[in-house]
Amino acid sequence: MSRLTLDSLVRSGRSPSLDRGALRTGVVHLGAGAFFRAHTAVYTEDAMLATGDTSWGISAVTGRSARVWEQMAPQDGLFTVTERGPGSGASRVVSAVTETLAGPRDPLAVVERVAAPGTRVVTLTVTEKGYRADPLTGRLDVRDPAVRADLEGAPPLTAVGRIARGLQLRMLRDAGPVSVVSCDNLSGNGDRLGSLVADFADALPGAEGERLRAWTAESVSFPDTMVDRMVPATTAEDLDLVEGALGLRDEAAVIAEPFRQWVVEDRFAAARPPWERAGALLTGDVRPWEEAKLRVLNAGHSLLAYLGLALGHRTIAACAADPVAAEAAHRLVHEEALPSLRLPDGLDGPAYAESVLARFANPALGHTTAKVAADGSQKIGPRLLPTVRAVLDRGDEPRWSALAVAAWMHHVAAAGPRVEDPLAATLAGLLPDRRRAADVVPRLMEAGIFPGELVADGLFTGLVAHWYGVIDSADTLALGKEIAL
Ligand code: CS2
Repeated sequence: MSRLTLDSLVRSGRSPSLDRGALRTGVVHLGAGAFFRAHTAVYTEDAMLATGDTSWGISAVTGRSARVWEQMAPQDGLFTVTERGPGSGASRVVSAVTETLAGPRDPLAVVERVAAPGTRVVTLTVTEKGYRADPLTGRLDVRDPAVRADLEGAPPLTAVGRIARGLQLRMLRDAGPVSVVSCDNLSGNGDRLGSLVADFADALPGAEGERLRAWTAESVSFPDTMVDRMVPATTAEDLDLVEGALGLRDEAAVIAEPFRQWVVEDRFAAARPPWERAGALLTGDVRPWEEAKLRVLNAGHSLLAYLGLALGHRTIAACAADPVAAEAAHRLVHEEALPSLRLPDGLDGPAYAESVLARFANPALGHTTAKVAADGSQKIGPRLLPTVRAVLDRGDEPRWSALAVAAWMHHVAAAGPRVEDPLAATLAGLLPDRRRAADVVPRLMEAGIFPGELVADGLFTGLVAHWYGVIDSADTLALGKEIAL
């Protein structure tokens, strides 16, 4: 079976939806994983299709492993997106990527692209851990060896290093203003990225850092965004199914739920793709959208994943079909998350929460608990702790957010050094020999994820220890009873 490429597509009687001869590169994307392909790339392609403006082709930079480059580069950047679940449309071939750069192998080319005069927007999906920030302070972790190497002038490999070095070259070349758009699940992702780049500049020696900082403040904007689409890891079986339907082999195929949403702060330093023509909402205030999504969807997702793993479920849909886990997620989002939010104008909170819970239940998606459970040390903070604080502040018990934290701790204790997390070694090092609640909970409270005031809050830590004990007893009946109380 031939591989998906421009030639093979045309030979099979189809053509790319965009006129590839007219396509120019206007966007550099860092982190060309599955989420980018199913979300950001689709919006950008749709914006070009809706307007006929083909100046927003994407230079796609792959993350740490060479695998994504091997998938995309031999296919002329083409890939398919296949929707699964109620209302799904036909598979589509996305043709918005003009080149694929191997991030780890070609760091200087990445810096060049960020500095190219034609680049007016840099977008990023590098996941929470890709920012290399201290989970507690949100500041750049300058002790991280990769960050240090970038600061010392090595060809940059971290996302913040690539951006800062690209901006520096842009400044030297006078290549004009640019906007850098974080599309990851962090609260205040734009401002956060802006301050990480400023931290990088501050850590450079003397005048070099000052110049970069001043130029960035003047010529670069970091809009906030809320991104939403559930995108599982593509499996070997998915690849075969796509091949059967397409008649070509697509190694870069992605699977996604039909739903997608993008809310973008309209604060751009230079021109931008007309994403509103592709269904994105461009607005002055993204925060309420971002917080609602993080505290309802992402928090609910994490709770289902960690509790689901303790209950032996492989997929999120299986968790959503389990009355005990589903009830816990329902109560977390309705009783704790929603009341803690300042909802965006026009968003009906309970209806939003129900729509999210229904999306979790999509049995066709195959989103695994293991994938959502990964990198918990980076996810607990933005997803759950603001809700814990808000519930405590109003004088209530954060029962359900404490349950999610306890389920995460249980997962960490069960996985030990095999836990998939950038802080795996730290977490494993903290684990005591005895794995009872009284031993584990106080130790993991010291992982550098929980702020001092929560570690010192007896109500919160007591609830976490209580739930940890219930989960650890492996008594599903008792867990179900507690959750129904
Ligand atoms: C998930 C998210 O893996 C995870 O942690 O919660 O990737 C989630 O699927 C997306 O944010 C949905 O928009």
